[in-house]
Amino acid sequence: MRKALTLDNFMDGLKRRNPREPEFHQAVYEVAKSLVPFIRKHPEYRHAQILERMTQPDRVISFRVCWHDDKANIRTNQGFRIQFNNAIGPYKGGLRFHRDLNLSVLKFLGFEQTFKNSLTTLPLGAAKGGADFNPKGKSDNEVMRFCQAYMTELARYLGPHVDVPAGDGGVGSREIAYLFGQYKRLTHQFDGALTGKPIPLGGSLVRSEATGYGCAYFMMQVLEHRQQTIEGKTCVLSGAGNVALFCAEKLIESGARVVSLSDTSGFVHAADGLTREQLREIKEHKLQRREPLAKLGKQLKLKFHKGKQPWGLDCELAFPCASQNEIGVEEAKQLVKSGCQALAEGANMPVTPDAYEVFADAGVVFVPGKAANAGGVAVSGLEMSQNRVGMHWTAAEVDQHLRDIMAKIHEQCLEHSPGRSKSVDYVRGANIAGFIKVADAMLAYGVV
Ligand code: NDP
Ligand code: 2IT
Repeated sequence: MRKALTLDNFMDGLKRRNPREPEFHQAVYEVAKSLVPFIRKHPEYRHAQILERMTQPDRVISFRVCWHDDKANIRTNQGFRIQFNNAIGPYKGGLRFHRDLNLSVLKFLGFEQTFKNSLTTLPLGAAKGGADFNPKGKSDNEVMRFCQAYMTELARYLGPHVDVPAGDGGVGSREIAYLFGQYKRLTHQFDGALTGKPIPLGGSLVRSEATGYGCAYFMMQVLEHRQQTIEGKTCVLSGAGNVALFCAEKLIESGARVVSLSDTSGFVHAADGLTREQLREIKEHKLQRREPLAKLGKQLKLKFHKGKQPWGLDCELAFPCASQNEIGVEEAKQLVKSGCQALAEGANMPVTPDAYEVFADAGVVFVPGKAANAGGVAVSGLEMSQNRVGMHWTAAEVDQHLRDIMAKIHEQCLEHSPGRSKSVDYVRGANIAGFIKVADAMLAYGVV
């Protein structure tokens, strides 16, 4: 006799099968909270064990990566690729290089990617990968040698119709170019097996900007639904990487006031809002020179708060764009006290489940990352399409597709939120909408 499907029973089983993986447990819990009641009303999903199957990756690939540093020392790292689910398209998702990367983090990211990629409306399966390689302080040559060694093993698992990685934290267009160079050398193929490529290598215009722009577009949809606009809104942002910088750029361009950016050294505070010129300098400093904000604050005549997070600043909108679990209960309370009315997750899972409850109790609109930050992988999907047909679309064309996709994601969230009133439940809407497409595909395949 099978046990009744309850959230507790399901989570107990998941934890037993995946011990010591707290981030993975957390990501599944956030989704299962919406899905268990939904699946109870849909016995076909229960009968086919869809949720159990969806929480088990298709395969976990783990390998040794050996390379030489600039002093000719031999270095060894752990490389990973988790191919999570390819029910609706080739495996797709980013690579992260971070000192503390581990299987729990990658499984949470790969699992979330399943729902996010489904929401984009594009034919994209889900994967995540990377290495416990710390890119900080490494020379270009060291990064190149690491990327080549990493790809030497990974290439055998990739292909434009098989698995298509892109960037994530610590992996930008420099790394993707090195990775693609090695892929091309090994496979003798010039194809779309990686996205986020520089433009001359077959990349798409607007891919670098897409996650941040998409997040800003989603917030505009949220506000429009509440008969408001973004103009004049005070926004607090964390992060100063790919997602945060382009989210800030679009917000400023749309008339909002961006009062903070942050990195692991602390945060800069621009009480009147960052100017375009200040943002340009920060972008150059962070993306080209790869230096901490601490070194720039004074030069830009901005206040710099060493080792602190920006959540105590007065704001109407919040965009956490740095890393997982950066907003716990204390930070959430600070944000509520500071006047925050809506939050969109630019990063993946930056808000803990307890902090989410603080926002829910205070009536703060909450948009989960799988909806808010889907613009990046969506434009990766568009890069794959362009690579297949051998064409480049203009920036305006890609940007219009991105806006349309973010609007479609918003529409799907409304469709599956209880009631289409002002107080939309974006978490439930995104989880259920993302689930249905993948679940129906899995049902159609039978038991595979
Ligand atoms: P980057 O590596 O480009 O930037 C990350 C930024 O966040 C850096 O400024 C980094 O600081 C800061 N940061 C990271 N961890 C912390 C921390 N613990 N405390 C304070 N600051 C921190 O990564 P991305 O911008 O690409 O990614 C950010 C988030 O967005 C991740 O969760 C990623 O998974 C998610 N995401 C990324 C997408 C993409 O297309 N790149 C798509 C969708 C989601 P420092 O520079 O000092 O290291
Ligand atoms: O978390 C994400 O969606 C990404 N890092 C982007 C993945 C991609 O394949 O573009």
